[in-house]
Amino acid sequence: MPGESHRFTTNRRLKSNTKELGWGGGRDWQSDIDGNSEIEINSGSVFPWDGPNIPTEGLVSYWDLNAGSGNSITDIEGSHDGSIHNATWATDSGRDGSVLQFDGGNDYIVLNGWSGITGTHPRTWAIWFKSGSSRDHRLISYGANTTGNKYDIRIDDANGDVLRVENASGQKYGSVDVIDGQWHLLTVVFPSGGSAVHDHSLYVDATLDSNTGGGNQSLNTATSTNVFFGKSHWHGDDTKGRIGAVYAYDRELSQSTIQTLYDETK
Ligand SMILES: [Ca+2]
Ligand SMILES: [Ca+2]
Repeated sequence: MPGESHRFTTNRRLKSNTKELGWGGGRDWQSDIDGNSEIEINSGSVFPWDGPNIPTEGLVSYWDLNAGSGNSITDIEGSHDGSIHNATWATDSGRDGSVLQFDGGNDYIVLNGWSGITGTHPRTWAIWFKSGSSRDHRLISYGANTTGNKYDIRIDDANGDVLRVENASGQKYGSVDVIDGQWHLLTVVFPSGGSAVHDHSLYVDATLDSNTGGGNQSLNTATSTNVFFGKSHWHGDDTKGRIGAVYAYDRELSQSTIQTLYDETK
């Protein structure tokens, strides 16, 4: 746009550790230029977007965990930054950028001032995780520990190191062993119109794990606690492994959209 002047509004905000705003590249911005706040672009902050083109519809927050240092994590999409407690930065040959290492004993992140996607609202949580340690790995936790009101995403050791979501007195778990020392994108989807924990879909590396383990329970996630990564508010079995990135959507992602997320971020 040299020599030209343009004004437009956008509700899109993309930032990284070194750049303020991505523009153009392979990204379809047409649907993004429809928002609320006016911004001005100058030559110092325009560059071709070269990051992953992850699905953005309904994207509330994502944390690429690529800072590599410091005591906080930055929400690339929204404003839900987090504080790191004891987890340590690492690099990993299986992931671009940095990751966070959790040692299984009180290493966690708290998203200060955010109680997550709650009630019966549709949602999708996706997390890049790697571990070779069989245990219950409490990955994401919020809500309240009363029937139907909890929202804990974890690994279920007793049922074969499988992905599991539970809401206090209800749970759903898969059948694919994900604790094999390899990176996996673990995705938990609660659909629009869903009412109970068995309405979730669980995906491992964008493939549906159709097992329905556990007992059903109607779901109504409480707003009582801030979101934790790496431990539960109520249980032991803190995460022991590496988290590469986390994504939160306030809608149901389809298999094909999860496939895009996987392909863009693997
Ligand atoms: Ca520790
Ligand atoms: Ca990362």
